[in-house]
Amino acid sequence: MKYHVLTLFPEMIENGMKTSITGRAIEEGKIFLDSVNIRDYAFNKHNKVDDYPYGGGAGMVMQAEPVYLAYKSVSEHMDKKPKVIYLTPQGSVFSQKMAEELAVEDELVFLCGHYEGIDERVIEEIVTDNVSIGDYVLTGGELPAMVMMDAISRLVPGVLNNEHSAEFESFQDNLLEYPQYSRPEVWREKRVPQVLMSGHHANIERWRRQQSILRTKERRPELLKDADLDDADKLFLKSI
Ligand code: 9WO
Repeated sequence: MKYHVLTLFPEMIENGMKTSITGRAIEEGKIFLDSVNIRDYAFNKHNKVDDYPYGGGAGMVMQAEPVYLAYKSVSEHMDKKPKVIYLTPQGSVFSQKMAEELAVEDELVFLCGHYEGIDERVIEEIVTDNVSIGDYVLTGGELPAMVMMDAISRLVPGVLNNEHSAEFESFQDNLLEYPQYSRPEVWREKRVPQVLMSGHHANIERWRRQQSILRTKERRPELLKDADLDDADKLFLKSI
């Protein structure tokens, strides 16, 4: 997977992505990160990339041409037109399903706006997908782009050391994850649930499944209508 990020703050993207699991994946060549500074494509001698909004109003708008040239600099090396994702509160809300769909692409382009946004004409020209990560307003699209790249990267083969760990997780079967415990066995008088110390794998599996169902009912009941439940699961759900 290769990510191209068009941004006025490439160092923010690089510093965020070089940490932890995504950082290792970049080092190991499992994912590639190309952060493109839109300012490098400024078309005036002052390197200015924003201007006042037509019609008046607060703040500044990123001009179309530097964004377009930055986009062209990456798309000219590609055989087909890439997906270009604009991070905006006006987009479709990002989900695990969307991450799965995007993880199969060879290359993705993220367009990060700042200030009061980007001239609509270049958005119409290059953007294929408007995506929001949730209903709040930020100062720019960089953090949402990193959120998306993090969620997508862990679905790319070889990025997680455990080949199966991407499957066994929250949203598998549309249920929340069961609680986890590690050493010590007693911490501040709180014991690890006895079943986990029993070595009885069938009981452990059943307990974890029931914890997932219980948590989903308590914390995200709206997920249950789409959950993959078998007869035993349904019986348990009725009992709680
Ligand atoms: C600010 C503003 C002020 C006055 C009039 C119009 C205005 N529009 C904006 C605005 O939308 N600014 C955005 C800031 C421009 C694109 C980058 N910005 C952004 C992205 N804020 N929040 C996001 C975002 C992206 C994805 N998911 C959640 C939030």
